[in-house]
Amino acid sequence: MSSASLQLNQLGWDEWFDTKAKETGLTEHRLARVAAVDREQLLVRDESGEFRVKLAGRFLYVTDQPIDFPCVGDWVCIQYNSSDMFGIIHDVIPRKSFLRRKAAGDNIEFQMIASNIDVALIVQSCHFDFNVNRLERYLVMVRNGHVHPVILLTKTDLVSPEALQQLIEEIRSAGINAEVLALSNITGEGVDNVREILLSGKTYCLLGSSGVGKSTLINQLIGRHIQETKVVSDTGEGRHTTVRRELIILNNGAMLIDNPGMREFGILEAEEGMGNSFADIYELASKCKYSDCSHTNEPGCAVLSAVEEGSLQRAHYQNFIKLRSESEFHDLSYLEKRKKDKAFGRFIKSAKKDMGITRK
Ligand SMILES: Nc1nc2c(ncn2[C@@H]2O[C@H](COP(=O)(O)OP(=O)(O)OP(=O)(O)O)[C@@H](O)[C@H]2O)c(=O)[nH]1
Ligand SMILES: [Mg+2]
Ligand SMILES: [Zn+2]
Repeated sequence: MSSASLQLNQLGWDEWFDTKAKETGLTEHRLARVAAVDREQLLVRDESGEFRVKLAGRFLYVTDQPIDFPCVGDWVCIQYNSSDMFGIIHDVIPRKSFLRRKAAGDNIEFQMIASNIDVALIVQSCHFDFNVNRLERYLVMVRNGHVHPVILLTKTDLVSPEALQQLIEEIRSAGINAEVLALSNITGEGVDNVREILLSGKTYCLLGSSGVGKSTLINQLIGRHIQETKVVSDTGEGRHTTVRRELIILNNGAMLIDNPGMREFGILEAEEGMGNSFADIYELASKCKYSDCSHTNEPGCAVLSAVEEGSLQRAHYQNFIKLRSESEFHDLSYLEKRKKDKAFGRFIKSAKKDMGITRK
């Protein structure tokens, strides 16, 4: 790697990206990392600092998948042209990892949350917000994107130590083995434990509902009030304080991406990601009598018998069935959509033929 790219290491650039850039022939341009996105204008950062750039026309006219647009965390290739004070983003270096969610509604599109993330900090408050099902959903999303999860439980000042212990036990008995850190932004207790896992040159992304204390935690870690925070109702409903994603660099060189709080989201992709949160169930499934067992009513089902004998938590099992059926539903609607697209394609073709405009 060149000395410039060695400096880019501090922003997370490594051999993996170097290889990808060479493979795809993207070595000619200046490289920078996306720190924030405001519509067509992006804030990027390289070894010399932060600057604003624009998207090449290609992105606006040719790219139709939202996930193909650069997002926070992406490495991009920038070109300067003397007639314009802005640099132009020409390409996005392949993503090593990503966090994405299904766009709202029935469509099958994904929205990027952030890319090239080493660790996702999944934040839930001990008070009101705590929900194991939602935690499992986040874990599926995080693991699908090849990101390592760490769970943060905030607002420990609002619950008793026993209640906190109970929450941690709930997490464990759901078969979740990710690291859990508890903290209070008010008393400061536990914040140092978070600080310890934040390493120089690595990128962390905060995920979680509105009002759980993501921005307050960042302000704590930075020791300055740079992220806007707001008093919320106890349920955290109705107000989103953080409105854009932004890559922030801590004094020790770790990078953090703050996120606006997320509402319930459809995050289910393939069962590939489910395998990690439900490893225990997949393990049992290998012992079912039938290889295509649905684990709902078949004789000789090892999953059902584990539920019956109590070695597998019923709630965890039910969650699995629920998530799986949503996942199948999404796959189904995808297939149906493809079918419709094909049928429409045929219709257009035959209509063109009728009008004599088909090209040979
Ligand atoms: N009691 C208590 N309050 C906290 C703690 N952390 C944050 N808060 C309060 O919770 C409210 C919301 O905090 P924010 O940091 O804005 O929450 P956020 O997760 O960034 O919310 P969005 O930006 O809307 O997603 C603020 O009033 C904070 O002071 C904590 O550990 N204990
Ligand atoms: Mg915030
Ligand atoms: Zn079975």
